[in-house]
Amino acid sequence: MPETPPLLVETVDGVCALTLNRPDKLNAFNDRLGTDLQDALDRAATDGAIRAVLLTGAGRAFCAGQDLGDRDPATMTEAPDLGATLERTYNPIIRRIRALEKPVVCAVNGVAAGAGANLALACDIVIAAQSARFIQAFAKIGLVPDSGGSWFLPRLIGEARAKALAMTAAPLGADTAAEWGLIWKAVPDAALTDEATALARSLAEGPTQAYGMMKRAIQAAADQPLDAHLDLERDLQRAAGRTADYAEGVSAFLEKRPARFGGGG
Ligand code: LHQ
Repeated sequence: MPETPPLLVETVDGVCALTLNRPDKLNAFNDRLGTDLQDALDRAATDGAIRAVLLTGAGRAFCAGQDLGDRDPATMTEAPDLGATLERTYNPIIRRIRALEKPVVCAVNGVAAGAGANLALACDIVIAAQSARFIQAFAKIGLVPDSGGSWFLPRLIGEARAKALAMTAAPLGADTAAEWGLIWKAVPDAALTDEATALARSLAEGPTQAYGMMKRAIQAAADQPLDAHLDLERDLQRAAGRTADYAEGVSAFLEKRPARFGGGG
């Protein structure tokens, strides 16, 4: 029997849907899932037919982080180099999501724990099912938040809440996550797929280059003073103003019709 693919990839209407597909393990990461996700994100970056990405999980969970079955200390002769695992698997994924100049929507369909929680936080717009929980599970196994968690958390919800979530590993429900500004919104479980898909499809019909530049600007904001940021906005707006989508958007407004964005240069 052929091995079940750990990542399902399907592009429809400009949306590349990536589904973590190890439901028996709550979609925990093994090495192959890590490399498949990196490959799929590379493809999303270069394939002009892909104008948005939708990341979700198969079954009842979004992702339980690293597959701890692959990390059984009883089978090891010396202490592992988890830094190497981050370099090989998680950091390249987080970097790809952040660098991708296209919107990445995450539909958190169930529990998101450890690196799985922080994978969701790296995405541009996060929608969660109301039953989903976000767990910084690392403290329970003597680790620190990784996959950008200790960077995203204080920026999104402040140091007080970030430290408490990290140190207690307390599950955070989707409604509270939305109230705190950790995610965009929580929706009834039955509505998640339709809402997230509709959002990704509408983004796939939008001004792709402008989205890419927005992403760059907003991500840069945390790391530079206003003065430098105003220069960045000037440069990005100059580039945006030269796109066909800008001309189309203004023409559509003046002609009182919906814009038809091509997404290209
Ligand atoms: C799992 C897992 C899992 C394997 C559930 N692995 N099987 C980076 C560098 C390198 C190494 C270390 O890690 C990292 C980053 C990280 O992600 S560290 C954090 C790793 N993740 C965790 O510590 C979370 C572990 N899982 C849990 O705490 C629970 O499973 C949660 C809270 C996610 C869900 O709880 P329940 O809904 O009660 O489900 P369950 O615990 O019964 O799990 C269902 C099955 O999934 C079960 O298998 P079984 O054969 O008994 O049905 C679990 O063993 C399996 N599973 N997470 N990470």
